[in-house]
Amino acid sequence: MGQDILYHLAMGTESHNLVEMFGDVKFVCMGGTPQRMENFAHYVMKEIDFNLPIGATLIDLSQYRYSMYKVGPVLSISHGMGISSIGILLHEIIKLMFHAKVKNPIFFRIGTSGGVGVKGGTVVISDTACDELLNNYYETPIVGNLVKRPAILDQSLVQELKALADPEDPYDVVTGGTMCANDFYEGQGRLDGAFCNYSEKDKMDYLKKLQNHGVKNIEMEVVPFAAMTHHAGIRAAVVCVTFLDRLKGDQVDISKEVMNEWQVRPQKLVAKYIKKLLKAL
Ligand code: R2B
Ligand code: URA
Repeated sequence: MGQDILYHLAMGTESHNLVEMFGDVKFVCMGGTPQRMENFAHYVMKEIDFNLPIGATLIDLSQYRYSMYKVGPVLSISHGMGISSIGILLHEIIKLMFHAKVKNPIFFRIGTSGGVGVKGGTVVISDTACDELLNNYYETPIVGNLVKRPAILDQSLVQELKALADPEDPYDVVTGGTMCANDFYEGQGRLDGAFCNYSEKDKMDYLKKLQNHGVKNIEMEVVPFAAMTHHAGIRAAVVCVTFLDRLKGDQVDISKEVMNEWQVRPQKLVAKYIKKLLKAL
């Protein structure tokens, strides 16, 4: 290619010096919303004692479909909701890392989820990823064929993250399976969508089946995230907080304050990991 336009990031190899802008990146952190990822950038900046040049402020480097902040070796990017949104971003971020000549970056998803048999506020580090039918692969149509890519997460990273959990914290940090749904409502067996043509028993049977399979939480990105990073040979982990226990209800009815407080929990763990690794360098 003469030039490569990373369309959804509003960047390109001709218009930007990607090596200069991103060549020092070591950690790529993704999460659903622009606000959370801006907050994470500020949080990680404090944690790793990174100083911006005098007079500079953190700015959104992308300002198009996704928001992107850079704090020294850490990129913090919003991925939107669902498989196709994170899939497009992963293509462009993997290419960005390639163009910037970054070697061995570690990718994290810092997310939110619904718990299955775990209390709201629990942090789940995903050790396996499955879809709604319990398949451990990302099945996606490519030029008219359904292609399956194994959705595999780095087990040593899971253990390293788990070991950093602070036993003094007033919440649990657990490892477990994460189910990736294509939808928030019917796809996650909720009874409160615009449509619901199944019974409460159908829902509970399904959630129990997931639970018996080792699923601890449900979200909407883990399968493509695990599959695409694995396919690219990138170490990656998914750390999500749960907003509710789906065995007890469907509505996310916690206050904004509680939600904000809980959303920081995965960030704390990932920032601690980043800090530890940077110290060891
Ligand atoms: C968690 O939260 C979002 C849905 O509310 C989705 O992006 C996910 O994985
Ligand atoms: N995100 C999800 O995908 N599901 C939930 O139940 C909560 C957050």
